[in-house]
Amino acid sequence: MEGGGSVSWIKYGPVVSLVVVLLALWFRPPQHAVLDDRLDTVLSSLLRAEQKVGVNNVARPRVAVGFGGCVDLLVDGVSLLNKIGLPPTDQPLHHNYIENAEQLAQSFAYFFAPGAAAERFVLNETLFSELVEASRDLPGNRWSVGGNAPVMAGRMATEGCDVLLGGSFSPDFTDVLSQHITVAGNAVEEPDIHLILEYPSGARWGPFTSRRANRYIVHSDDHNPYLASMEEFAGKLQGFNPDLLVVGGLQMMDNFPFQTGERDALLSRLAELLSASSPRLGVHFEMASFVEESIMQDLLHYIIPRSDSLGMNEQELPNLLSLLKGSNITVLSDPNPRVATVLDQMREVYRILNQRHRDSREETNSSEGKPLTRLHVHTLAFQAMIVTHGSQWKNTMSATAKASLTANRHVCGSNDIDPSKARLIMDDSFSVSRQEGSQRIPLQESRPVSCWDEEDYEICVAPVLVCTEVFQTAGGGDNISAAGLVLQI
Ligand SMILES: *[C@@H]1O[C@H](CO)[C@@H](O)[C@H](O)[C@H]1NC(C)=O
Ligand SMILES: *[C@@H]1O[C@H](CO)[C@@H](O)[C@H](O)[C@H]1NC(C)=O
Ligand SMILES: *[C@@H]1O[C@H](CO)[C@@H](O)[C@H](O)[C@H]1NC(C)=O
Ligand SMILES: CC(=O)N[C@H]1CO[C@H](CO)[C@@H](O)[C@@H]1O
Repeated sequence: MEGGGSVSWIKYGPVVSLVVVLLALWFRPPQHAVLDDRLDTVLSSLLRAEQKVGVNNVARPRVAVGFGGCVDLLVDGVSLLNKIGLPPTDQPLHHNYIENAEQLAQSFAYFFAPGAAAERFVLNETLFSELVEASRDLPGNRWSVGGNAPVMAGRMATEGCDVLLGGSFSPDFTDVLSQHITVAGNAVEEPDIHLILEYPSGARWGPFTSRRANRYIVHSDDHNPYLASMEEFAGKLQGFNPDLLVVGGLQMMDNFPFQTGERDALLSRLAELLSASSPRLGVHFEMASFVEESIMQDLLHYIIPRSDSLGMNEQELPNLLSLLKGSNITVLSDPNPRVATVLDQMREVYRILNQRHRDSREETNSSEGKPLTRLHVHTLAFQAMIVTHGSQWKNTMSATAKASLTANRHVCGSNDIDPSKARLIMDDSFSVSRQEGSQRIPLQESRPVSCWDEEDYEICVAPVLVCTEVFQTAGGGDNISAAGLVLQI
């Protein structure tokens, strides 16, 4: 085990904690005091771990991020469904895409009860416009810049990077972007709208109660599925000379009614772009909610073998793994998985992808494709990373801490973390694997990020201070992934 922070504060941490505990015991019921103290210590230790390394503000890191973007319209999901008079279904069901209101009710119910993140294409444009119109005057609605690429770009610019963003935006959209973001892509009149149905933990819709806060997204994009900005982005890429290339937003192609061969042509063009960049340029691919098996196969063929780094959540990890093992798409997985389960899945994804890479090198005798050297999984309760020894990725411990803090900052909607609005849901200790006899690692409040070596890589796990007063869940993964990457370039 290593990492966790510098020595000086570790030495005095216990003394400070003891004083705080004693004081707290004096003023409050004992149960609370111990818990609060634990949380405060974890928070201050995570902050210290995050601050151990900084971003170079003089020579700002340069990051190119594609593709697409949209305006997000955020509403309370249940209020919207009530407003359009959609009665709760008695049959939660998975649909690959949404054709009518009944399917919307079934699909929403399917993910709402477990509180699992989901994103679906609405094929029926009439239905989609009705939903958007109803949302426009729903009390409490909010508009924001959305789409994986702009959100990641925004986070990276805020953290001190210069960003080239590939996307087609309307002029007023471009105006609200940070001055450190340069847009590559043609302007569009009508931006794509994504409708974000947010819900808190314990929300009720008919017979259903949500187990955790999350969101269900519907969209009916015209621009994003075609990666409309790709050529301009490609044209500016070399001149921009990035230190990192980030690809996201490809889920907008999922279940989109393309003409035959159209999607294949787009993804193979993107593969060409990735292959043409310098082999030393790190490529990060941010996964998302995919349910169409053929596009997942395309990603496994075109994109993932050309990526050095992958980011995903607890739903996307088992989905990818299932496909790598030759099984079907998994539409819904445990939204609160244990650390051991996630780590085992990560090890397997890492092993299989790198095995595939070695095999394809031998078969084709070409230097195309890259090994996977970084895998970041974000879950509600914790952040986990695998990083290959000797790879280009630096500061894994601090990056994991930063990812964890960003989770709280994003969901609570505030840069300052308020411990009274946070909760630790990770257990007091975790097992590093589900295999019998595996080591258990205690969660040490003063060294909350646990890092250790295995095989040819390092694993780091950090607990998340789960936000209890949710402002927004949508865009969380993008903010978290981007924040983690910033310290590793
Ligand atoms: C599309 O949605 C509209 C509005 O909800 C509905 O009237 C229509 O029947 C739907 N079309 C199809 C093909 O389901
Ligand atoms: C896998 O998907 C295929 C095609 O969609 C389906 O026919 C089959 O029943 C699925 N198998 C499982 C185990 O879900
Ligand atoms: C692979 O490429 C190397 C160098 O280009 C060559 O010497 C070798 O014979 C090739 N092997 C196969 C199996 O094609
Ligand atoms: C908490 C936080 O910083 N969230 C940010 C996620 O990214 C978007 C886009 O850059 C910001 O608007 C949010 O503030």
